[in-house]
Amino acid sequence: MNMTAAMEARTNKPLTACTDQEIYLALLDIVREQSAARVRPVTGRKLYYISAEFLIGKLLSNNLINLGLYDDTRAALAAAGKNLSDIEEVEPEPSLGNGGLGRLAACFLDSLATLNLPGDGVGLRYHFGLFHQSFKDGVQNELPDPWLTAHSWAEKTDTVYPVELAGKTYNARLYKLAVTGYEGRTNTLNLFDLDTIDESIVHDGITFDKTDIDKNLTLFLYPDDSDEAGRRLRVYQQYLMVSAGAQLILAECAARGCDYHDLADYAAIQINDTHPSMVIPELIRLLGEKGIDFDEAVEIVTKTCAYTNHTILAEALEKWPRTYLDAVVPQLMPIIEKLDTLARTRTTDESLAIIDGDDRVHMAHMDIHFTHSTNGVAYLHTEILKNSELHGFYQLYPEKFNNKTNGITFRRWLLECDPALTAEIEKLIGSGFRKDATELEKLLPYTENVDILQQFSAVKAQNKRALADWLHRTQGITVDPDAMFDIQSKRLHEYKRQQLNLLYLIHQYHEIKAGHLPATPLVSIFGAKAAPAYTIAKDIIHALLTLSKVIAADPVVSKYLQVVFVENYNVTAAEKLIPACDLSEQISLASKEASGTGNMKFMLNGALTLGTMDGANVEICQQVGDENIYIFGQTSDQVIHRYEMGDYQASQWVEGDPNIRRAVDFLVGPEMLAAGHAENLRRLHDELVWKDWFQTLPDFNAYVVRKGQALSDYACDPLGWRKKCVINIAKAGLFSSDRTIAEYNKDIWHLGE
Ligand code: 26Q
Repeated sequence: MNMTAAMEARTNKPLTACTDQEIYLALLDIVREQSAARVRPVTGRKLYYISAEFLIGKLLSNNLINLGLYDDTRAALAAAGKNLSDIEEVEPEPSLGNGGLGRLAACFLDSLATLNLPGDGVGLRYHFGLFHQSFKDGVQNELPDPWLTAHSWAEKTDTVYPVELAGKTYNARLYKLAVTGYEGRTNTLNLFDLDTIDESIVHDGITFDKTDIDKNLTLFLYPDDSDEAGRRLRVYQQYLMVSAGAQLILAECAARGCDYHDLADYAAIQINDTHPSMVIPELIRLLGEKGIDFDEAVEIVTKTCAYTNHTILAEALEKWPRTYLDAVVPQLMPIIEKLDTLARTRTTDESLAIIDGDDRVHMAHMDIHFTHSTNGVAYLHTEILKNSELHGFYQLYPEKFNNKTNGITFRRWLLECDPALTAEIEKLIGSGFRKDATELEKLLPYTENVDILQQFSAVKAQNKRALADWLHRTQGITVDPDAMFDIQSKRLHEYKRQQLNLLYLIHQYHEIKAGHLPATPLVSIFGAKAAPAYTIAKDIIHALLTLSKVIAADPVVSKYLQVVFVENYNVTAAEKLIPACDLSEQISLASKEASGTGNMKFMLNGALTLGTMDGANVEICQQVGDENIYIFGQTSDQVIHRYEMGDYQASQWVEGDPNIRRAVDFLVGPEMLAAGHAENLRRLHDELVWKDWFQTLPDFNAYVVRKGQALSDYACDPLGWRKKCVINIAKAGLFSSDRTIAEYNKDIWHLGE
C-alpha cells in the first residue's frame, strides 16, 4: 500500500504540511478501513471472553503491525520528515485495567484474531481508566485518566439493551472496537456504556458523587483492593456488563440460527475471574424468558460457560452480602438461591455452598458448580487450587480442573516494543518466529558465537540509552546507561514484595558506606500504582521515593546506587522499560503470584530473572535451566507450612539478624526521617516488625546473596551474561499467548472458523 498517497488522500495536503494530530487521524481512518476488510463470517462456535478489564494500551502501532502497514508507514513518514513515535504520542492510552488480568485479556484478543479464531471480548467502556499517578512531596496523587477523545477507536453503535438495576431500567449502549490479528482476521471488543454518564461530577482528583448511578456507572475503572464503597459500585458495573453481554450473545446466536436450546453449539463464554460471574444466573433468567425451564437452562449454561481463576488470595475472592444483591439485582436472587439448593444436592460439604452461613454469596463457588471448566493460570497455581484452596471442589469435580499457563502476545511485547531486537533475531533465524514462537529456539546455536553475543549486547545498550533519554525527557530523571538496570514494575502489593527490594537497597546503602563496593553500579527502577485506599502500599512508595532522595544526596553511595520510581506506570511505560532491562525482579512470596506475565515480557526481551519459585517463574526456570535464572527463597510448600504453623514472628527475625535489624531500623532512622514523613515510615516499619504477613524477612538473606551473585556475573563475565540472556529469548516461545489460546481452544472452547 502506498501509505503517503493513502494518508494524503485523507489530509488533503502534503504530509510535510500536516500536524502530528492530522496524521494520527488519517492513520486511524486507514486502519479502520483495513480492519473492516478482515471481518469474517462465523461458522460454528464463537467465543465471548467476558472481562471487567481489557488493558489494551495504545492501538495505532499494534494495528499497523498486524495489518502489515508498519514499515511502509514509518518509511512514508520519514520521507516527509515525520516520526511515527511522535504520532504515537498523540494517542491517549486506554488504561482499562489494573494489571495482569486486564493485560492478559488484551493479549488473548490479539492471539484469537491472529489464530483466525472467532472470539470477541465483552466489557465496559469506562470513561476514565485506572487513575493517573503523580508524585508530590514523596506521596502518590491520583487524577482522572481520560482517554475518550473526539476520535477514539471504539465506535458507537445503535444497539442498546435494557438493564435493570435496583428496580430502575438503564440503557446499555454498545460500542465496538475492531481487533485485528497479525496477518489474521478482525474480531470485536464489545464495550458497554450509558449515554447519561456525566464526567463533570468528578472533583478533587478522582472523587465523585456516588448517588446518581446514571451519571457515574461507567465513569471509572475501580482499582483492585478498592474501598468498600468502590467495591459496591462494582456490583452495579458487573451486572450492567453481564446483562448487556448476555443479551448481545443471545441476539447474535439467534441471528445465526440458534434456537437457544442449542446455545452451547453457538457460543463459548469465558468468565475472567469472578467479576463477570453474574452472567450465569443472568443467562438462566433470560433463557427462562425464552421459555426454557430452569433445569435445562442450568445444563445449557454449564455447557456454555467456563471459569478462569486468577488468584488464591482469600481477600480477593468476591463474596457479596445477600442483602446487597437483594437490593441491586433482585431479579437474580431467586435464581442464585435455586442454584445454591441444587449445589447442596451434590455435596453436603457446607464450605462448598454458594450462599454461606453468614448469608454471603460466593461467586467463585457458583462458577465452579455451574461451568464445565475451572482453570488456573500457571502450573503451580493450578496445583495449589487443586490441592489446597479449592481441594473440596477438586474432589467433587476432578474433571473440571485444568491448567492454562498464561502467555503474552509477541506482536506487542517484542515486534512493537523492541524493533532493534526483532531485527537482530530476524537477521539470524528469519521471520518464522512471528507466527510460530517456538522457532526462537533456532537462536540457541548462536549462543556460542562471540560476535553475535556482542551484537545482542549492542542492542541492549541501545535500548538502555533510549530508556535513559525517555526518563530524562518525560520525568526529568538522569540515569547512567552504563549501569546495570534492575526493574520491578507491576501493581504495588505486599505479596509482590516491593518492600523486599526496598530492604535490599537500604542494605546496599550501608554496605557501600562501609566500603563494601558492589561489582557494578546499579540503577534500581520501579513502576507501580498503589490502590488509593491501600495505605501500606502507599507507604512503600513513600519509603522508596524517600530512599531515592537520601541516596542521591550521598556523594559516595550515589556513585554506585540509584533508585528511580517511574511516575504513572502503564502499558506505554512498560513498552519503554522492558526492552532496557538487565535484571527482572519477580520476587513475590512463593504461592501468592498466580502466574505473573511481566516475568515473560522481560525474559523475551533479554533480561534475566531474579525470582522466587512462584507462578510462571517455575515454568521459566524449567525452560531455561537453573544456570540461566537467579532463584532464591522459600518454596511454596515451606511458605504454606509456615502459615499453617501460625507461629511466624517477624520481630524474632529482626532481633536475631543484625543485617535485617539495620535495614528495618533505617526506615525510621534520622536520614529517612529528615527526608520523608514520619507517619508513613513508622507505619511501614511497624508493619514489617510486627506483622510482615508476606514473610519478607525469612527471604531477606537469600535475596541479598542471589542478587549479589547476579551483579557480579553481570560485571565480571559480560559474555557469559549475554549468553544466558539469549538462551532466555530462545526459550521464551512457550510463553506466547498464541500457545495459550490454542490450548484453551483445544481443551475448552472448540471454536469454529
Ligand atoms: C475485585 C473486587 C472489587 C474491586 C476490585 C477487584 C479486583 C480487580 C482486579 C480484583 C483483582 C483484580 C486483578 C487481578 C489480577 O490482575 N490478577 C493477576 O492475573 C494475572 C493474569 O492471570 C496473573 O498473571 C497474576 O499473577 C495475577 O495477580
